[in-house]
Amino acid sequence: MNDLDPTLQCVFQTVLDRNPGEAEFHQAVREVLESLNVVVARHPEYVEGSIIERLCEPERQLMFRVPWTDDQGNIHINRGFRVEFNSALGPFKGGLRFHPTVNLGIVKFLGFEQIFKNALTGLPIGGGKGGSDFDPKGRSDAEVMRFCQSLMTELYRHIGEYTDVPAGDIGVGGREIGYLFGQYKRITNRYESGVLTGKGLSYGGSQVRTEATGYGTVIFAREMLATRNLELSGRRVIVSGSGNVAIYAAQKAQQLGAQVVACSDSGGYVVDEDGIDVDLLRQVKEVDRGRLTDYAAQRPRATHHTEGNVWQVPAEIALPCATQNELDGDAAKALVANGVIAVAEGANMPCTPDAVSILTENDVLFAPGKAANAGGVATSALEMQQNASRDSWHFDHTEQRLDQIMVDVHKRCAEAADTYGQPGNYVAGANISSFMQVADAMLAHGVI
Ligand code: NDP
Ligand code: 2IT
Repeated sequence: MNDLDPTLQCVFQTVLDRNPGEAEFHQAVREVLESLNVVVARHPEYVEGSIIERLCEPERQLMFRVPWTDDQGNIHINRGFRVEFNSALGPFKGGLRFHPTVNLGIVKFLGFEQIFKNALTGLPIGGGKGGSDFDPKGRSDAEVMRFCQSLMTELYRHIGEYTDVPAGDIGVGGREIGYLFGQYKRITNRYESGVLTGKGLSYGGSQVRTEATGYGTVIFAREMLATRNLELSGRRVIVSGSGNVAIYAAQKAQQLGAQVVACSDSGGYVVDEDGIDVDLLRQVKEVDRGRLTDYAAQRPRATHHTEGNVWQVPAEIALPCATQNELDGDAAKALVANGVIAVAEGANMPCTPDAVSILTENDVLFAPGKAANAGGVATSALEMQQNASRDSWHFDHTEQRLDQIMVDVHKRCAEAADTYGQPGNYVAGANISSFMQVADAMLAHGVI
């Protein structure tokens, strides 16, 4: 951990005092503040305008009861959240997560990260996040529908295409967005396509949105490798998770000629030396909602492991695409010992601060999530553009837009890192570049 400038230390202390027990939120704020040491030295106007303090306090935080009835007639009570963090650059924008571990601190860390990620895309979107501690695992479609309808019965009054635009995240995919959109339309009596992104292609969704986060992460890795005249082609890749981000990261890595040999879920990991069969993985995880043991059972050379973790599998490229703090210091040491050359975060904050230090001290190219996984929300913004103009674009055109956006995100990070004397440090570059964009807009808007 690096020291903070006294002004930033004071801001951080306020964050700790105001948000007790929210460890992930503290972790996310600390990382950004450490990068800003060099910025406050050159830009006193941000300190005078209390911009950093304001950024750490959400504009609005909503927490509400979500009652629903299961298929046996039992009533369940979950908690719903929406944290509208910062709207300096556009309407609040960010996903909804349904997972039993969701609490206010998790939603705040995700919302805080989202502000900077969204700024990096160069598109007009502010930052927010939401979700619930509802666990969709093992629930029928009818139960998920009733839950989504109940959540939206409160959420609808807070969102809108010019106000706040939710999308998916862990546990929220096309099925959930469909039920949420249906209920929003029913309550408001408005066909407001731009109120949610990640919609189905039959009712206003965008081509490439499903693939975008995973594809974007690999495109960012491609750009990072190119700075050292390296390519993805022929390299061994490991991916954690086997959900939306992991599946399409694996697919894009294979399209670029890499060999993806492992992936994981919360029950263990699979090693498949023949290369992960992405079509089968999609069938098992997306269609059947099954487990990786089901995948392994259908592949002759694949092995399923419940001891240890996927980071022990030798690889040159590692793509953590599951959840926060899934890759710790020990895992980073194992990756380094096995000769890893690049790590790109498809998930939000999957590497612990310890892991990031170990990787960067060993000269491993490291892409933080707020840069590497920005392709998902960027394509959500492209969905909003298509909805606003009542248009829909072809796959190839949309993928080209995504590719260019990721090239630009990489460039913004690299240039800011250079300008502030830390060449190759994508964490510093991402935080500095996005902070300055949001901070300048906030200064322009006055004290609000
Ligand atoms: P999914 O729900 O589709 O998949 C999540 C995957 O991660 C599953 O394989 C799941 O395993 C695993 N996982 C989740 N939580 C845990 C946990 N606590 N411990 C171990 N494994 C876990 O989610 P996404 O792929 O959409 O999201 C993955 C990550 O990417 C998240 O950090 C999310 O915030 C981030 N992200 C997502 C974007 C999107 O557009 N979807 C955009 C940018 C970032 P299991 O099935 O066993 O639970
Ligand atoms: O973390 C993320 O960027 C997302 N879950 C996607 C957000 C979005 O609005 O598409």
